[in-house]
Parts: sequence; C-alpha cells; structure tokens
Amino acid sequence: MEHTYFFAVDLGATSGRTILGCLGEGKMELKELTRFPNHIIETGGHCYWDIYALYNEIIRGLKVVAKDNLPIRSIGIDTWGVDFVLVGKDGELLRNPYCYRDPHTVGAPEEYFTHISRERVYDITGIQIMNFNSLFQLSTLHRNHCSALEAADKILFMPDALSYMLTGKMVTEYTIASTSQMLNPRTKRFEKELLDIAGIKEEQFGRFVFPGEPIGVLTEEVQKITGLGAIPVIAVAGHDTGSAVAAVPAQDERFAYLSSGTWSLMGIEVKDAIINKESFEQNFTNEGGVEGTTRFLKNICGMWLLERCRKEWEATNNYSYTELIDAALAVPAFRSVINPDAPCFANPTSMIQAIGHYCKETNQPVPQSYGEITRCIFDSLALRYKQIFGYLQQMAPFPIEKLHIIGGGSRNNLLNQFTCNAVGVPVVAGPSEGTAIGNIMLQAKANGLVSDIAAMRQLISTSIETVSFEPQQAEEWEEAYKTYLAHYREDI
Ligand code: LFR
Repeated sequence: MEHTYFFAVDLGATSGRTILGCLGEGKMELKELTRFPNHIIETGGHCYWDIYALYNEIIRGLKVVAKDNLPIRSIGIDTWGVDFVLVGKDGELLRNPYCYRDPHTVGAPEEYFTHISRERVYDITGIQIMNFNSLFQLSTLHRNHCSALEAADKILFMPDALSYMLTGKMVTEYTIASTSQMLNPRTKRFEKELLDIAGIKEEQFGRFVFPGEPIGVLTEEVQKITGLGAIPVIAVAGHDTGSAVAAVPAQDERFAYLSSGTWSLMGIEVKDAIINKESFEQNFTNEGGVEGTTRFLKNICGMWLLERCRKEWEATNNYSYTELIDAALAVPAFRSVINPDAPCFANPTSMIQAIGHYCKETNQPVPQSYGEITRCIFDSLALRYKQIFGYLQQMAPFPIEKLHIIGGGSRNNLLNQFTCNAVGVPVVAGPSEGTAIGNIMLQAKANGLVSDIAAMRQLISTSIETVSFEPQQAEEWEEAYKTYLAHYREDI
C-alpha cells in the first residue's frame, strides 16, 4: 500500500519540533525532523516570543524535507494558546508578540469586569478566567494605548500568524480562537460586546476556518528558500491542546484526559459546553475542539515548575529527567506539598525560591536537595490532579472510568503512578507526542485518509504503545490529600 506523508509543526512554550508523519498499511509512524528551544525574551519590562526564530525553525524543518525528497502532502501548525501577532495595513508584522507570561495583564480581568460582569463574560464564552487570555491581553494593550495595537490592521493568533508567513493568507482558526475568551461557543462567532470593550473589531481577524480547511499554499518566496513546491498548508486544531486531545487513544467516551507538558490540562470531551454555576465557581473552561466537540477542562501548572528548576540547576548540574525521577524516589514522600497553581509560581525569578517561600509560609520543611524539590513537585502535582479530578467527576455528564495521560509528561512513569494512585481510576499513558499525532491525523482527515475522530483514535491506538497503571496505596494518598488541603493556598 502507498504511504502518505505529512509535515507537522508543533510549538510549545518551552520547545518546538517539526515532525514527519507517515500513514500506510493501517498504521501511522512519526519521525522527528528537528527539535529546538522556544525562549521567552525579556527586555524593556516585557516578555516576548521570537516569531522570526520560530519561522526560521519551520523553514529549517522544510529544508530537511526537501533535502531528503520526502513527498509531503500538506503542512499543519499547532502552537500554545492565547498569544497573537499584530499585523499592519501593509501586511508586515508590527513587533514580536508578547508572551502570555508578560506581567502587563496582572489585574487585567478585574479592570475588564468594571465594564461587564465576570459572570456575564463567563456565561458568554464558557472560558476560564485567566489573566493571560487574549481578551485581557488585548484590553490591556488598548488601555495602555499600545502603538502596535493602534496601528494593527489584523490580529493573528500564533498558529495563524505562522501559516500567514508561509502562505501569505490570513485566517482565524476556530480552536485557537475559542481559547481567546472572545468567542461564543454557541454561535462559534466572536462576540461584539466583548470586542467593543477591548476596542477591537471583528474585521481585524482573518477569514474564519475550521480544522481540516485549507489555508493556502507555500508562497513563491518560501518555495524558493526551501526548495519545495506549492505544498498546501492546512488548518489543523491550531491550539496544541485541541490537537493533543484529538489524539487520545480512547475506545469509548467515558474517559478524562491529562495533556501533560509545560501545562497540565485536565478535562473531559463533551458534545455541548458545560456552563453553569459550578463550572463558573471552579473556573473550568470550554474550548472548541474538532468535529464540534468541546474540551471541558482546567489548566493546571504542570512541568513548568520542574522546567524552571532545571534551568536554575543547569548553572551547576545538567540533571536528566531520569536522574531527577530517581532522586525524587529516594527521598520521603509528602514532606512538603504546594498548590502548583498558586500565583507565586506563575513566573518567578527563582522557582526554587518560590517553592521554598510557599513551604515556609505554610509551616512546612523547605525542600533543599534537587531530589526533595522534585519530589515536592511530583507529589503536589498528583494531589492537585486529584482535586481537579474530583470536580470533574461531579460535573461530568457520564462516569469517568479511565484517565488518559498524553504529551511529553506521560513519559514520566513515576508521576503516572502517583497520578493514578491519587485519582483512583486506571491510567493509560501515551502517546507522548499526542499533539503532533493529532496534527498529522487532522491533515490525514483533510486529505480523505481517515473518516472521523473515532477512526483517527482507532488508528492511533493500533500504531502506538501505551503503558497502563492501576491505583495503589489508596490510604496513604487519602492521608496525603488531607495534608495537601491543609496547606492549600491561593494567595501566596
Ligand atoms: C498548552 C496551552 C494551554 C493554554 C496555555 C497557554 O500548551 O496551549 O492550552 O492555556 O498553553 O497558552
């Protein structure tokens, strides 16, 4: 049988990769072509992404395709959510985009809610209130008379901006737009009332597209630079979490997922958005997915905690994940537990000190060694997962029988077992490249190679290895959960 090749660009907040996907003989295979870091650049009191460096990395990946003569059928780009690029009337990018961890949006929701109530914003959008949502970024830029925003003809979310650089076509892809807090999930349109307050207009967004729709083909300039032909760029689920959840190898609908990377996104897939008093109070989100599905989930601070500690340790030691996991296993459990989502961990100068500070404030021993710090992070993440899983169980319209862990974090079998013990249902871990797989499968669907999401998931589960876990040590984890709740703070 013939093989068909696809090119996926998957950009996360700490690293990116270009991946070749190959479909044939009822299976899918992946090959990583390039991998590169994605740095936050701090200057002049702001945090930026380098969109040109990311574009160049995509070009580098495409050059590998050209060099190896790989007959790719199409290209799809997914990235982290909420950030955007401002484009001038002449089509030029106006400046590098701010990173969602930029401090300019601290307090932005509260300011926004002086114009319209918090309840109404949630009711319209179903999106969890977080400082960094595009709506609050834009309203802050508007309030601060940002010169780039004032000059902006168009606003393009990250995957759309990169597709624009490749094709010259400006689109707004549905899944990435849905996480902005500007879209109404019922109408799948931008909500004028919300845009007005932020001083922006619907015409400032590109043509609206859904996953699977074509965006354009590589410009002549990109064709010349890469040596490739007029390859089509297809809208996948531009939001990485959307692509990742599309790749959950589930057999039925009664599952929850944990997409584990820089963030941990825990939730369920539902047909209709869940927007009610409880979801509002627990600040759960309803993000648009593929084939009309909704991801009802909550953001949990994930591997960000450890990634930042690793950066600090790098000055003296370059610990591998295996070394960190081994060291965590060698020290006592539950000695100090933190709320990973406390504001002090959002973007501290020193994550190690922030963890120490939280422990001091809650009268717990300050973890000292890298093993103790890693253990504190793993224990705390698993306990936070338990807490969120409990809310999900209360709000889900079906009994949750299984937890699927996907993404880079699903390679961590120690944390997988901790998570399984904490939530008390069987866990299936993998694929670790869920986002890229979802991206590739959506291209395969657009090219008519798979029929729907169920067929995609079936093909994924026959193509990849997963690892299964059963809950253990129920009593210890229940006790630990009490300790966690006793030290749980949202104000540090
Ligand atoms: C995960 C993710 C989350 C989003 C966060 C910030 O990579 O896309 O879904 O809330 O990054 O954009």
